[in-house]
Amino acid sequence: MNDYVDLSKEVSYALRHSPSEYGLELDEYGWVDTYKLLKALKRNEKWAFLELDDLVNMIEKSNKKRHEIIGNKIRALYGHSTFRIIKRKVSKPPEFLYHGTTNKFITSIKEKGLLSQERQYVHLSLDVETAYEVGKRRDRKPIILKIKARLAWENGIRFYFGNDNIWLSDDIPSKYIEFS
Ligand code: HQG
Repeated sequence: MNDYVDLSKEVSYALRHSPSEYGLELDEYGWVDTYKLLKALKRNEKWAFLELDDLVNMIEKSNKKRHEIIGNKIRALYGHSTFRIIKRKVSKPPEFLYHGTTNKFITSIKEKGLLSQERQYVHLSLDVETAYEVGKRRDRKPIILKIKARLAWENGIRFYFGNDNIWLSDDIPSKYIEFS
């Protein structure tokens, strides 16, 4: 098996957006039994020979840490849009985080702040490089916003650890955003 990019996309779809389509139910932290996920994926003949090792390799070989397996469970680490909000552990953020976006959203972000939009949380990057990669999905020349994360945290906005590069948060009012 070497189509890990395709597998990762489908696993993300199942675990972030549409578990019910796969007959799966995420627990309150987004976990699902790894064998149940395997069984559901294997119904598609494309994945008929899928094994646990493929999921492990998919995570290991990916350039982004989108999923994690602990014990007999797997979950997506960020990106959820399911109706039921996935709980995350509230964590104290670093002083600054970053958000890469496109120029055409800036007027609206100045007015309304950063909103989670289709997802459950706002997604922030630990460093400028990661934010740049995120922003590049939408814009060849992304805009990088600097977020006064620690100040926002001190004023009651909740932050959640996603992975080593990605933090999640509740909506961020524009007074905590440096537009430079
Ligand atoms: C924008 C990918 C107008 C926001 C990435 C963003 C990331 C506003 C878009 C992860 C706004 C939402 C998440 C406002 C926010 N007015 N636009 N008030 N507030 N926006 O995809 O952060 O490859 O839901 O700037 O790498 O771009 O899938 O969030 O452009 O880590 O694993 O609304 O998804 O990871 O877009 O990306 P998204 P995101 P994966």
